[in-house]
Amino acid sequence: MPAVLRFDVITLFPELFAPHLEVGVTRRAYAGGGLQLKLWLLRDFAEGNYRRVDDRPFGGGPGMVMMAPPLERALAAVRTARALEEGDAPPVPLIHFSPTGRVLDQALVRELAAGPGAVLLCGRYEGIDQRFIDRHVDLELSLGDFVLSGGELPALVLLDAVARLQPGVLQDAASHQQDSFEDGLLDCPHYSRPEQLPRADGGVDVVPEVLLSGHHGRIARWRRERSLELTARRRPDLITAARAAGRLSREDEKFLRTLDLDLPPAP
Ligand code: 9D3
Repeated sequence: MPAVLRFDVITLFPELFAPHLEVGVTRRAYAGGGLQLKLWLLRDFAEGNYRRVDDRPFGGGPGMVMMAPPLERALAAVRTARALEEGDAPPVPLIHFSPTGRVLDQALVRELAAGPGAVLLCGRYEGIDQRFIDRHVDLELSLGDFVLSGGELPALVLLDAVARLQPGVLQDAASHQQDSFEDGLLDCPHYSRPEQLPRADGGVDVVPEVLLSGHHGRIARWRRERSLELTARRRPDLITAARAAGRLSREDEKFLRTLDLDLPPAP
């Protein structure tokens, strides 16, 4: 029996997760049982008639802060449930989604997809009491430099990226290998039928001739060059990283020199 990958999500908005469980490749990952998602409603761990989970910030200022005590109780419940089901397995990391976190990338997605899972804490309001973070959080993750209304969408992004890496979830295993970032370069353009696509002005847009040629070697080289060119133009930082990782051949370097771009010189 393959190990189960399990994510426990602490959230105020569990409804946001349902669509992800119901459609597409992600549904297959959950239906197959290889990926488990358990939602914990923070509200269930709040006290009093109002079930408060937030309060005003000490020191003043705008917005509200998520209080530590309900979070402490929710996390204790998650840890207890996991211990009951997994015995003496080491505890999984607690990941907090926060705009001040490290930016999620495919290397971390691959690491998490390899198991055994994590506890995902979705914040709302201005943030959560720092004492809870200092006590319990192993990793803070951001999606990048833009402002969202909470951590649920970032958690869904992580779950989606992990789900599609589960065995049997993608149509064919080769599509992992061709993913942007799996080889450190941006993906090449894709074309499908019809071969001739009529334009409003009476003209027609065609498919690059090489793709219809049947020459697998020439097709592979064309795709590699389109990837290299797109990456060099849009994400020169990725060219630098691919070089440092030894992923660019002498032929790749020769092609890059023909582009007349201001890339840093190859070592
Ligand atoms: C005024 C300071 N704001 C920070 C930019 C406060 C604030 C805004 C929005 C604090 C938290 C949030 C909610 N955002 C997240 O929970 C979040 C997030 C994001 O907003 N952008 C990118 N990644 C992430 S991960 C979690």
